Formats: sequence, C-alpha cells, structure tokens
Amino acid sequence: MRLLITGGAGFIGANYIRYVLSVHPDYHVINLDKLTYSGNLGNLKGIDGYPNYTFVRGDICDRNVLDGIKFDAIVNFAAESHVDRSILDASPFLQTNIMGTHNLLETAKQRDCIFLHVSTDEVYGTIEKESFNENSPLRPNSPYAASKAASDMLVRSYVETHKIKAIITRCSNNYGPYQFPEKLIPLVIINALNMKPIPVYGDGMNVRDWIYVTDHCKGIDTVLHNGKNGEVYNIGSRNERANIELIKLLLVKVAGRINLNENEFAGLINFVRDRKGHDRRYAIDSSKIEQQLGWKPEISFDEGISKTVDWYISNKQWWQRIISGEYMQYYNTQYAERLKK
Ligand code: NAD
Ligand code: TDX
Repeated sequence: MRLLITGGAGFIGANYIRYVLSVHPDYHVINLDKLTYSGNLGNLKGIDGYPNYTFVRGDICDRNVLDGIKFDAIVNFAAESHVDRSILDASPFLQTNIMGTHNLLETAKQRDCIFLHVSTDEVYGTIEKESFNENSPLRPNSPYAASKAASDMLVRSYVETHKIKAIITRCSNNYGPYQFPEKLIPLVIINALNMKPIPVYGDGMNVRDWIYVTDHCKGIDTVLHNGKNGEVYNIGSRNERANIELIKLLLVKVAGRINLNENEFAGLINFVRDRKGHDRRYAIDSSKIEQQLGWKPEISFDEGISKTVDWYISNKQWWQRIISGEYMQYYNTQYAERLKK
C-alpha cells in the first residue's frame, strides 16, 4: 500500500506516520506537507531516514504536485487547525480546508483510491447535554469549524455524485507529543515551566472531550482498513473536563514532575476575555466505531496527561525552538488583546 498522508508534519499527522510505519512496516508513506507555521519536520525525527518514507513539500491546493505522486489511499490531515486564528483571519482556512480538500477529491475521482478525511467534532457545534452521534446536525460556530463542515459536505457529495471511495472521521480534542504550543494543553505546560501567566478564556467552565493522540491514530487506521465506504465515524474517549479543572490538574502534574510545590503555580492562572463564539461543550458518542469496527481508546486520561507532561518536560529543545520564533509575536499580541476589558 502506498499511503499519501497530507499534513504529516503537523501534530496528529506526524503521530499517525509514526504509528503506521510501526504497524505496517511494508507500507510506503508519502508525506505531503506545505510546512506552514504548525508544520515541523522535527516531528518526524528518526523516521526521515526510512527507505519507505518520502517527504514532499507542497500544497494540497496544487494539482500539479498531486499529479506527480503515486498512491493507493489518501489520509487527509492537512488543515488550518486553530480556532483563534480562524477568528482573526478565515481566508487560509477556506483555502486549505475547503479548496484543498476539493482538490484532493478531484484527484481521488480520477484514480481508484480510498480517501479518508480527518474531521472534527467541532462541525457539530456545541451541546449542553448528552453527546453528538454521526447523525447529529452540523452546526459549526467558528470559521474553522465551518470550513471543516464544508469539507465534510464536499466529501459526502463526491461519494454520492461521483461514487468515489471516501470515509470521514470526526474526533474530539487531541493531546499528546508534538502538539503545537498554541493549543490549550501544551500552552499550559510550557507557560508553567516558564512561570508565565496562563490565559483562561471566559469563566473556564467550557468543556472539552479529550483523547490521547495515539488512540485517535489507531481509530483512523481501523477506519482506513475496515470502515465502510461513505460512512462517518466519530472518535472520542469520554473524558470530559472543564478547562479550569484540566488546567489545575496539569499544574499539579507539572509541579510534581519538577519537585515544586503546586502552590507556586496558583498565581499563574489568569482569567481573560472570552473567545468570540466560544463553544460551551463538546461531547462525542463513539459507540459506532466501537461496536462496528471493534476500536476502543486504550490510554486513560490520567496516563495520557502524565505521558504528555513528561514528553514536554523531556523535549524542551523541541518547543524552545518554536517559542523563540515568530509564534511568540502572535502569542504576545493575542495575550495583550485578551487583557483589554
Ligand atoms: P496541525 O496544525 O498541527 O497540523 C496541520 C498540518 O497541515 C501542518 O503540518 C501544516 O503544515 C499542514 N498544512 C496546512 N495547510 C496545508 C496545505 N495547504 N497543504 C499541505 N499541508 C498543509 O493540526 P493537527 O492538530 O495535527 O490537526 C490535523 C487534522 O486533524 C486537521 O484536519 C484537524 O482539523 C483535525 N483534527 C484535529 C483535532 C485536534 O484536537 N488537534 C481534533 C479533531 C480533528
Ligand atoms: O489559551 C487558551 N485558553 C483557553 O482557555 C487556549 C488556547 C484555549 N482555551 C480554551 C478554549 C477551549 O475551550 O481551551 C479549550 C481548548 O482550546 P484549543 O486547544 O484551542 O482547542 P479547541 O478550540 O477546543 O479546538 C481543538 O479541538 C478540535 C483543536 O484545536 C481543533 O483543531 C480540533 O478540531
């Protein structure tokens, strides 16, 4: 199998490449990535020398690049992925997430290949009680979520109209190694290690449903090999936490790991202006993939959080390179904005 993985230099894509090459050592992986601000070839250190791994720097919107690559299946991770950035400027989200997916679908239409589209629970919007299943209506609330919902709809239309072989996965919030520091969990760990304030949006009571990244990767691989054409599969771990509860837990873990009294971190928690259109709660029902395909999450929340804290503490060089670059300018500007009443 020749697998084209798009966005494989990002957080989940890089974890997926590591997973695929460990369980299918006979596969050839081609990683097509534009290397935007969140793409980092350092995420694939150790893999880059494998004879069955090829990196191509390119844009999923560029048809010529795709025409030059041979593959049997596409797993599409490539996306603009950060909600806050989509609020500042939605254009790159529409370009990559919608037009890029369309370009990949056109390619899939011309070739007899499988297309697995990695989507998100955010397409369902926010839910007060119970959880989203695959038949829940799509009610995206951020420009990011709207662009992902649009791409999901395009995938559906290509299955119905052009009879391509495509499947969609919708996963909840991921965490684990190699996550870009703009996302909540790495941000809290890194800010704590640097004794910097931790911005808590609004009242801190927004709820997210957290899954360890390798559980998501295993779910994607299960769907790729055993999923039914045209179907949608939710992937989640039933680990709902209010943000403030999660932040406090992370601070306890970090303090314990560096032998500091956790009270030293108490003053870092800083309630700031809320995110516009901030979804109150996400919760995902993954009984379909569990019952039909036999997948289930394997990493408990406590184990996953401990592994993640350990990884960031042991891989300072990885994140120090990022926070000493242009990311910090984005972060500081955003943080200053959030302090304004
Ligand atoms: P990320 O931002 O860490 O990585 C995105 C990758 O895509 C980067 O390597 C980037 O360089 C690449 N990319 C961006 N635009 C591109 C383009 N036009 N052409 C080629 N490559 C391009 O994101 P992530 O968190 O790893 O998310 C990966 C996918 O999973 C996304 O589609 C996202 O919507 C989805 N998802 C993420 C989460 C989560 O919690 N992070 C949850 C559910 C679904
Ligand atoms: O500094 C912060 N303070 C804060 O309170 C940041 C960065 C976030 N938050 C809050 C906002 C959310 O309620 O924490 C929660 C998680 O925020 P993010 O890490 O930005 O994730 P979220 O907006 O929930 O979206 C994520 O999950 C679904 C991913 O970024 C998406 O790519 C994925 O589709």
